Amino acid sequence: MAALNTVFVLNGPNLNLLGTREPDIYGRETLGDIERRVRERAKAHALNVVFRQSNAEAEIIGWIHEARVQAKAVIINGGALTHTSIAILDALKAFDGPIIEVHLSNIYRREAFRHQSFISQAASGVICGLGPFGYEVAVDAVARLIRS
Ligand code: CA2
Repeated sequence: MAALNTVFVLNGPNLNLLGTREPDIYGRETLGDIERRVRERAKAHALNVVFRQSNAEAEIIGWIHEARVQAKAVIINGGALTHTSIAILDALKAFDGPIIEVHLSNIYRREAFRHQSFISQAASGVICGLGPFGYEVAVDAVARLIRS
């Protein structure tokens, strides 16, 4: 049984580097800044947030398994694993609630290898190109989807 109104926000490889390099693509905010935005927005919807980042595919898969019993919804920015990981897709398919995929950048305006997302096949919705604000939109979306 999912913990009451808990949302897992999972972040993949290299997102811990946000705010330190490539500001033209990813902006100047750190992942800590994004976490603050998410927590603020979640408070408005009375949602609990578990916010995590890992550079290891296996750890992210473990967290998705954890979400199956602990969370009502998952928000995920898989980083580059978005474009490669069938294992993350399979783990997400085993999660019963809403899943929102987020990307800071508009992956469709970038290199062709970023145009394919395995995660999208399991996602209720996809938000990309809105920068950190996309995470706030994702929180609003899961709040609506959990309640509908
Ligand atoms: O736009 C996104 O949010 C991405 O998921 C970010 C990933 C990228 O591989 C995806 O195609 C799109 C990369 C995150 C790495 O972020 C860095 C930030 C600063 C410096 C270096 C990497």
